[in-house]
Amino acid sequence: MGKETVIGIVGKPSSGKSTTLNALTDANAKVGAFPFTTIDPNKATGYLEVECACLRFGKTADCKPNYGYCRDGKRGVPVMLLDVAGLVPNAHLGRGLGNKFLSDLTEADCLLHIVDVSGTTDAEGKETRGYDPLKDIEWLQDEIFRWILGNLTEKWGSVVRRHIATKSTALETLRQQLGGYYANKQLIGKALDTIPGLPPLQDWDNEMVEKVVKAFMSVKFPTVLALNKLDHPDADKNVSKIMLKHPELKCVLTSSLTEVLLRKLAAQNFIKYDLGTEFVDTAEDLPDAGLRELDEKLQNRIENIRDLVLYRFGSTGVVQLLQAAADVLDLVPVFPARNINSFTGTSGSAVFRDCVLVKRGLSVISVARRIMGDVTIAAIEGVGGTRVGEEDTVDVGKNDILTFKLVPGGH
Ligand SMILES: Nc1nc2c(ncn2[C@@H]2O[C@H](COP(=O)(O)OP(=O)(O)OP(=O)(O)O)[C@@H](O)[C@H]2O)c(=O)[nH]1
Ligand SMILES: [Mg+2]
Repeated sequence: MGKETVIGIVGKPSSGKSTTLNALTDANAKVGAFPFTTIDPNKATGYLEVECACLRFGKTADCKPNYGYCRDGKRGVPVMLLDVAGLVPNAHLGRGLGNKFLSDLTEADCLLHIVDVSGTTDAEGKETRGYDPLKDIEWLQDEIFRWILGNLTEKWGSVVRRHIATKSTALETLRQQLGGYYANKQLIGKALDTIPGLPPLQDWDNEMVEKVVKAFMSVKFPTVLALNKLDHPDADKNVSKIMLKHPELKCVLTSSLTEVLLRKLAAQNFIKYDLGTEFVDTAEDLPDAGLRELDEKLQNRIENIRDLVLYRFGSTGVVQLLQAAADVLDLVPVFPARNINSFTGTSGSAVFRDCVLVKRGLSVISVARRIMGDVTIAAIEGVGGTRVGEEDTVDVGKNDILTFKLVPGGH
């Protein structure tokens, strides 16, 4: 059903990408499987939590999603997480795993950049002390930039000749050249719109091409920084340094290792842990909860986690990561329903079986195409069967419950 949201997890070796991927996926291992869970060890399903439409209509008891889950109106919508390993300085020239990771990246709708703020690993992931993680933010952005720029300018002469010969617009030519990045016209148009007074493509100098690539990068790869290894004593000063230098970047403070540990201990019934919160209880705190006794070593470990992470930062930050990704992507959950009065599917009493995440402001006809594919749509209706115009846009609570009427026999 359309292309799912793909979140690319990037960062230098040993920054904590795989640990973060595990922390983001373990919790929900119990819930319904999603098609891509086992395709590839570096792909996993995460669940982005949004408010479910069932809450608005008092139908939480009947809400049974085809994919993901709904708990009391909190809907976990599956998103694909991609562990993109092998990014090192000069990867675009073939270092490390070279360009392999870069092609993995093309699929991503946004990036989670896992930054090791402990300063204990260098740019290659080797152990060191006092490394400045600000450097990682800069070289990683630059690496992606060089890669796109290289691909675009490699054949720039012939791109320009063709552009002139076919009397194309800059948008059409770039659509051709950047289509490999899963970039549609809308996305490229949005990038070009951010450059005021854009000259005709044949007049672009190097500086202008670079400007266009930067603009394209920021719409194609909106990025959230996970400032990871927060539990390390040197993390504090590095975090403030990064935030002062880059107030424009969206940052989430994380300790992925702590999250993995807490979830493991909770699964083994040593602690009670409310995901995404600072609340961890042991047998000592809750004598009647049937929790197992912790040995002294684990007890100390929990004390440390409370002092260094939970009480200071309010949580391990991992759950907030996907939320931040949804924010930079500006996503709205849309609920297509067969029956727009009962919100059920083709059969049964379960409501809101499907939910897709789309960009805020997308037209309902684009939503229809994404969900239904290339069929002829006769009409689009909203709640209560009211007609919705094709170019009307979606937002949270607005045109976000839709039914698509097909032309009988139409394809
Ligand atoms: N202290 C601390 N260590 C962490 C944290 N997250 C990950 N680590 C450790 O950092 C090391 C590297 O973690 P990985 O998740 O394997 O890193 P990666 O980015 O997947 O590394 P590559 O696969 O080599 O690219 C492991 O020893 C982890 O236990 C954290 O939040 N705090
Ligand atoms: Mg890894």
